[in-house]
Amino acid sequence: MKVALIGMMQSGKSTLLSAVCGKAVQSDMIHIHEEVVAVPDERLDWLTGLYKPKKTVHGTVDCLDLPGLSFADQSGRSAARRLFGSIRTVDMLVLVVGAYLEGVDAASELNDLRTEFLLADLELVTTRIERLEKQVHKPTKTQAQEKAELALQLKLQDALEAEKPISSVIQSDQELDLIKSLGFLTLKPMMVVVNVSEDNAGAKVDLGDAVSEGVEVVTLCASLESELAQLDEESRVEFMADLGLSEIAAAKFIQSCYTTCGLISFLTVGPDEVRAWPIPAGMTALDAAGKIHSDIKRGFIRAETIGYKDMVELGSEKECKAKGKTRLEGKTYVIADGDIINFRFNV
Ligand SMILES: Nc1nc2c(ncn2[C@@H]2O[C@H](COP(=O)(O)OP(=O)(O)O)[C@@H](O)[C@H]2O)c(=O)[nH]1
Ligand SMILES: [Mg+2]
Repeated sequence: MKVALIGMMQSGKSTLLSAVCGKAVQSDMIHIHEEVVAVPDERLDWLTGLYKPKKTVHGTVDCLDLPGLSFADQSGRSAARRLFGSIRTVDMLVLVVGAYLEGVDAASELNDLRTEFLLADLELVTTRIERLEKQVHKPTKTQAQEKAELALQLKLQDALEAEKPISSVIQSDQELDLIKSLGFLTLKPMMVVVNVSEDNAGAKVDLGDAVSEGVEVVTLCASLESELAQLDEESRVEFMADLGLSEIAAAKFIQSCYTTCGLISFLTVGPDEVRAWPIPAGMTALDAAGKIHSDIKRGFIRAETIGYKDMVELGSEKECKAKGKTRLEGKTYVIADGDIINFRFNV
């Protein structure tokens, strides 16, 4: 899963990324910097304590740290447009607002960003319409599909001109299939990070209607979070208590990226490895087996499944089995987040 961190210069994107990966992030003003970040998971920590495995493998999120944007002049705008072009394949956008900076109005900055996304998508739609209008008259095998796409693109153009995101007009999977590969920015899931100053860590910032319903807003102080990430467990707990912070916001942020993209985890355990496997919510046991290995899918017999809560309550696989908490699930079972699974297979 890939996410793009987007925001104005100095908004704190690289600092936030340093906080989530626990090390300084090298970034510059021109290139996109990529960092694979492990998703913190208490369940893995607990299971690692239980199994003492040789290794523990976390789910990951691939973060793209974009150079800071500037819309002050034409060259800033074109640079932004080029950057937008290179993030069309990401799964979600994280908008970072530097609310800690003097003179930054978080709501209006978000509105500016949203306008730029709308304009970038409008440009893409327009180019696409021009292409399709020339194409549809030719009697080719794909003519029907091109006609359908053209009608849809015209609808998208209307929406964008009325400042509505593409996500608000797509109504069916068929429509989605027609335009999916174009990577429209206003079709992607979105999250907002409000980077507040040290004194305001934990405070809420009023964003008015700059954030659409359903978009998650995480408020944190990126520089503080990156300091927290440098500390050992004990000093961190102490430091957080001093500041009155109850959770590591950077950890919550990266977990939210995971869930906003519709991912859940199933877990595998053993003396060699305790591991979280990212899958889309709604996946069946058979497809989940295929995530581990195609042989396990091919020779699937059943999924021996223990809910994470049951495991914690009863303390061991053995106890779970004895108390009837080990379920034998078939191919069509829909995996729940935190299921601990042992696939039985035969090839
Ligand atoms: N005081 C304060 N400084 C911050 C905060 N977040 C970032 N900075 C500083 O602002 C500067 C720019 O941050 P950076 O993460 O590089 O911004 P980017 O351009 O969005 O990547 C750095 O010197 C950071 O240390 C914050 O929450 N509080
Ligand atoms: Mg940066």
